[in-house]
Amino acid sequence: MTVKTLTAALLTTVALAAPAFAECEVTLRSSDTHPDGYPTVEGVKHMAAQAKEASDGRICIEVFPSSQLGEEKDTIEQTQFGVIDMVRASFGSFNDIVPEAQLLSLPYLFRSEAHLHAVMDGPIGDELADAFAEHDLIALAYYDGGSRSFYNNQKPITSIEDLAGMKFRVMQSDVFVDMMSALGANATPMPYGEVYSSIQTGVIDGAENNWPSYDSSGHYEVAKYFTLDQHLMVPELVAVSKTKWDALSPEDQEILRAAAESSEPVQRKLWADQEKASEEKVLAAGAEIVRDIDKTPFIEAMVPVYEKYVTTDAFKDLVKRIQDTQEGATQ
Ligand code: BDP
Repeated sequence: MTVKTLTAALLTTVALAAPAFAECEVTLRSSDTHPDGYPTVEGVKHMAAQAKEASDGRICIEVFPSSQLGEEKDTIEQTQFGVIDMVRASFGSFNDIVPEAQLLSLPYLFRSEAHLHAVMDGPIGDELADAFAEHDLIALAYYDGGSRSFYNNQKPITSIEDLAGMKFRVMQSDVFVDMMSALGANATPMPYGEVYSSIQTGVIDGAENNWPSYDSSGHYEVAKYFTLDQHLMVPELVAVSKTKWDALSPEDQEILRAAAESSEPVQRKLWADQEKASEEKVLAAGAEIVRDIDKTPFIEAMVPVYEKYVTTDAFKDLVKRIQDTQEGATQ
């Protein structure tokens, strides 16, 4: 067989083996700060598979994990401007852009994951999507991000007093800086990707995050004292650039919406499993966990933070409706 006929034969085999999919007509590049395998990355990959199938291969979502397209805040801005098509990020990283997002970053706002689900799956979730749309971001899915707690490399934190004067990295938003001051500690806002080395070199004493991030970022290797104070429960968002969205046909928009919606329960399940797996992993690796901490002083310390951010009547109403939403409430 000549090289030419061999190539022809191979091409025929490939053509026969390939699914009956057309070429990608629409390609969306999607950014995530987390590595492959992390529940948010896998959630968007599920969305990609669904969209591909429903469009007979025309719609392709390419997921770029591990901050390959940049740190979270930068990728959000790029998504607003249509440089990147999609982003998966914590609500906390949208705070400077979408004022309503900031309210969802208030400490101890959500009582439980069930409470957060009831809020995000109901009419408030739709209102928030409208708020994002005003800033050129089409909110397609809300994912779980668990609750965030403090960890550091100095000592076990067993009370609010232990935080005094310590330096913690927070996400880059004023509400988190004010949260830390209200707790008597110092906040250093910085991108996620800089935290590991900053703890290592002593620039900060620690940071705060959920079990899966504490694990996958390797922060547990450099900050072994973890206190389960659960001060924040911040939802995560999958958003598409409005520029990209407006260029799609209504049919393709519908395919993407449905695919995103179908990825929510998948991500929630992956999240619950990963929380357990990460907790076990960091424990086995020597992390020391303080579990039985009295949260009341932490919650009480947040009054000035609420006063500073819950200012307008509309904001007060939104926060009240969130607080009044019952666990298990449906849309
Ligand atoms: C993780 C969020 C991620 C944030 C990160 C952070 O999933 O979106 O970038 O925290 O602390 O839990 O910056």
